[in-house]
Amino acid sequence: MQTELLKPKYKQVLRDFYAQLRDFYTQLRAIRVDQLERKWIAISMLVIGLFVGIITIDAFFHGVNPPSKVETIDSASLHLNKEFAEDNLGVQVDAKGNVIIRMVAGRYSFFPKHIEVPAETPLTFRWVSMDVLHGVHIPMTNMSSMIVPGYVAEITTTFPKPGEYPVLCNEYCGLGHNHMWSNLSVIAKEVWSAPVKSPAKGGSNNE
Ligand SMILES: [Cu+2]
Repeated sequence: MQTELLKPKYKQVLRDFYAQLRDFYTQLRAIRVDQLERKWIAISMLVIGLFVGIITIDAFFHGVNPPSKVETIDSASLHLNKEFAEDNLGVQVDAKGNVIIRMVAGRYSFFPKHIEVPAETPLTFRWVSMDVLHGVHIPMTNMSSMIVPGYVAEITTTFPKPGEYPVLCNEYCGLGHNHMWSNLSVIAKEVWSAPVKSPAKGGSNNE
């Protein structure tokens, strides 16, 4: 009974809305827009469309997603987790020759404290947090990501030039946040050699 009464009301609302839309369009058409301005509006729309298209194709066809919130992990038992156990952290080269770096962020450091990676080589970084939300930022490179507890943040990047880089936390994680950092040495490709067994124990950074 009630729905029967509401139906004409909805129809009226829709009709009003349509009328307003039509008015708005007529008003819009009446505005004099310069020919040049029209061109720029069209170019802007094209650029926006192009970007939305690229993002859509990358997301759905190439599987390009934000670095975090893709793979889950239990942050409370990282030490029991084979991949992120203390002995397994740091730089490793897998069977296919890919360089993989596993790092744990915890209040207030990144573990291991110091790593050495080759320049001009694709590096896959896998970051996890053992406690709260952290971030990782390596200035003057494109390495920047949140490290959300419960998720693995995986980023593949290449450092073009050898040098010393600080690894900084860029998400406020507590009172010691501003002391949370570690070192990354990018070494010339020819000089770098893969660690035989991950020497990283988190602490010593002397050669
Ligand atoms: Cu922090």
